[in-house]
Amino acid sequence: MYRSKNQWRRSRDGSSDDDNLPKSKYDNQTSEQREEELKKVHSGLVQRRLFDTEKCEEIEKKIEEVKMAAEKGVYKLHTVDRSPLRNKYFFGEGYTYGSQLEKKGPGMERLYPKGPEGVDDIPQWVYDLVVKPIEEAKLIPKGWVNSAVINDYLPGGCIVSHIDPPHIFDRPIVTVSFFSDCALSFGCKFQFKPIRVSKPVLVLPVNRGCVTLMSGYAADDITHCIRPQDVKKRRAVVILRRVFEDAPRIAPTVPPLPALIARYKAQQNGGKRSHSSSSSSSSDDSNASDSASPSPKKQKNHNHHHHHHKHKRHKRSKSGHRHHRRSSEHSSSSTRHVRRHKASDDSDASDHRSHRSHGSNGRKHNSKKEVRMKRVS
Ligand SMILES: O=C(O)CCC(=O)C(=O)O
Repeated sequence: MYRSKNQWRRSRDGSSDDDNLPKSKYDNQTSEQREEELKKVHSGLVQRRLFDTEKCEEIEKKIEEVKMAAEKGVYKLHTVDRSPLRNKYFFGEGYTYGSQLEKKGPGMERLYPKGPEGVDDIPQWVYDLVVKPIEEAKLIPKGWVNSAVINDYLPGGCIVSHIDPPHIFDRPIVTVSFFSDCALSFGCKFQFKPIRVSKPVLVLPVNRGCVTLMSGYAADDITHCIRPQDVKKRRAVVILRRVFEDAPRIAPTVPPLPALIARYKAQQNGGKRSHSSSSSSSSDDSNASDSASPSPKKQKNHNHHHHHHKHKRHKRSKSGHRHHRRSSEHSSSSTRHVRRHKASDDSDASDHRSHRSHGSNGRKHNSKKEVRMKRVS
């Protein structure tokens, strides 16, 4: 479907399809080495089919509502990341590739500020319908999720090879698939114009209603991607993750609303001290709304009400989970950076592009890429 005319011509000349694919570092491995690689990837993967057709339909309706709400423009700017064949909706936390920052590259991803410059809260239905069954199956600790991203793919849509930034996200990375069956590929190298993907180390089916958990080697030491040829029908994924409390965050440029109100009231009083402004509580900042159906006029409640503030940092165990530990303990940040750079160094050049696909500053690049994909599909 996404083959260029030249590729078809070469196929008719008798050469195999594989000859036209980009080569990855894994293509040079012996069959024993590849087998070993495969074992390591599998060691960091857990899959369960937790959602039956009825549950899937219920959740898919909610995903559709999110799509409609985004089209109406009710979400904050950074909640929605549109591209022709794949839209992303960030809830709880959103992050950017740091192209506006002084230093660019892997490891430079930053969370958006909390509040108006950030993203919408995680909708209640995500907790009730998606997170809760995974917690009840004891696949993740209760109250662990503080970030939920919905990717909505059209046929031919993709996500280029990447590693979820380890200085931002705890492990495991949890994904739940909806609408149609698809595949998650590991260890691919992407080439563009036309888009081509090297032979994967592993093509893992991610079927409708299926939960996939990535940790250890599968999350940190090999890239994953969604190849365009594996998205045959509309497909959505809900990505549930935990952002570290000390993950780097962009400072807000807008003062918090109570500060603005206080400043305004002070100005109204001609610079005199205002007794009425001594309390920062106002009806404006006490509205909690479901982000799937908020009134655009309503001022949102930005103090994140999720359980994660109560939770202590997790320390990684063999299973890939972290044990609870005090957030005042300081150790993992630099270690995580080292791991990150190791992973990036080991991976293909396309990884660097891929990190852009996760942030607003990369969205321009991303949109261009996906425009290109549309042309060849
Ligand atoms: O679509 C998927 O299953 C994976 C998506 C993904 O890896 C991502 O958005 O970071």
